[in-house]
Amino acid sequence: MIKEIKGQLSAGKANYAIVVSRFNEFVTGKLLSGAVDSLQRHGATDEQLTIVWVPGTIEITVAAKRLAGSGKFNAVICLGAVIRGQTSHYEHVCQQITRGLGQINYDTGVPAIFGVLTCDTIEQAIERAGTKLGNAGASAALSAMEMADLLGQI
Ligand code: INI
Repeated sequence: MIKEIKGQLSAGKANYAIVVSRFNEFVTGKLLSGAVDSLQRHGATDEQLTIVWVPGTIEITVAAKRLAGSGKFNAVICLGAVIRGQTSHYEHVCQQITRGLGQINYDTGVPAIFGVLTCDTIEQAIERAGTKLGNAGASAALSAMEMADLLGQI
């Protein structure tokens, strides 16, 4: 018989760190609320959750790496909002966070979940932070729970 392994959508007994950027806090605060709400509705208690604020998306990786390497967390949920401006800064921030989180996954084996919005306009970000297109923080929390459970089974 083929063995098939799937992660359950339950907080279980896992511990979750959430790293959230203060830059564009109007948006990231909504992503954080969505993530916490999703974790709690899937059974997480306050003791299982740790929230860490950083100045901007660029700083997410250094905090996420420390948390992932600490051995205390089963998943690290990373929340930020990068919104395109008039310069190339957007590209640099997007490149740094994408590479950085990928590296943390490889280096630590702890899932660093990409809950960072990369949008052309503030409207696109708002649509993904609890309005028309759902809440990317809540989706990131679902991925974190699924991966924490999955890795617990492998
Ligand atoms: N940080 C963000 O989280 N989102 C942005 O849109 C953004 N832009 O466009 O500048 C941004 N910049 C700040 C950056 O993340 C660092 O905090 C800053 O460069 C200091 O290292």
